[in-house]
Amino acid sequence: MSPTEPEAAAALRHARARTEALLAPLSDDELVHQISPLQSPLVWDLAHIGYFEELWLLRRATGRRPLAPEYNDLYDSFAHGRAERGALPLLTPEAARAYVAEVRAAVLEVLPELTRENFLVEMVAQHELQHGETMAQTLELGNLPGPPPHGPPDVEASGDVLVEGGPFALGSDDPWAYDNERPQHVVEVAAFRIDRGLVTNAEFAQFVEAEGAALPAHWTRDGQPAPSEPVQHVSFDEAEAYTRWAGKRLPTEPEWEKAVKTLDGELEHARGAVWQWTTSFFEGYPGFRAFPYAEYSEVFFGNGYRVLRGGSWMTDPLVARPTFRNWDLPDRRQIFSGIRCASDV
Ligand code: AVJ
Ligand code: FE
Repeated sequence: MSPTEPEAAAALRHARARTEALLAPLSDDELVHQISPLQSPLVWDLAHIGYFEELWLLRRATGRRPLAPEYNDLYDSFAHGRAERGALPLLTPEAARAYVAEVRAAVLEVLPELTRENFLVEMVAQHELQHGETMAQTLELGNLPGPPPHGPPDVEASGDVLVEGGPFALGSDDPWAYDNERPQHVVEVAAFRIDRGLVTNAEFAQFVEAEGAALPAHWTRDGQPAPSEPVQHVSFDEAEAYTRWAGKRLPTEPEWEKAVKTLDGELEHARGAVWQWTTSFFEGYPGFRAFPYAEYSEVFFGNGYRVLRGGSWMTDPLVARPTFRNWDLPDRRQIFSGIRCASDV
């Protein structure tokens, strides 16, 4: 990367390096296999990454013709559910690699024309990084090898801290922010307490023993929980049950963000260990406007999705912003989701 290379182009390059590292250890059979009905075949994610980049940076931003009209049906995420994608006439791994490389070469050529569309370039880079995390979930579900790291970092912190009541600015107006983080607006949050650390496997094991709760899925690859790692692959429902058993509760989304923005450094692994469930439903902030496309966020509003915050050990730092909002259904546990407890004062 040359020092004059725009930040957005560097982000594209960085995202591609991650995608390649994730997929490099896999055979063609592993790439085309429908590993789980919750996930796409990995080769679908790969071609979809290229399709999304072509759609936004070549077709929409610079008016290029589609490279292949049938990709609209194959690789648009709303055309077919994930469980059906293994049965589609998808590109082979070799053809998918050639397609994403062809798109990227064309994008690098037109990049100087895209300086006023910087948001779109950044969005495309983030999209690829997000699919990197989705692909890592698929690897975990299929017990397939991925690049290091192979799990979350150990965590230690104990105790909790007080977050003072009062207003704070929720959301972001930064150039990288998605529509669902905008507009930044002031909200009032009553005083509450939040745990400095994440719930560990050792702590969750006590809950499992006491309550006969189910073991988290894929606790570890060899079936032995590493006691000091944060528990992950717990659903919202399991996370909430744990907090009730522990005499605590999950934070709301504004509480989580306020704690991270105001207690700088006091929370351990606020970002980059496991996603943390909040009680908040995924909805638009007041004044929300879909941008640049309603299918990123808006179509999920009002459908019972819960928000997760913070980012996992597989989340790229570009994505793990303090304002970034992830979401999933309350019974899902394929994501790298864990628990940070809060409580009333
Ligand atoms: C933000 C992870 C919920 O996978 O549905 C990828 C990210 N959006 N392509 C998802 C996304 C379009 C999104 N999540
Ligand atoms: Fe996508």
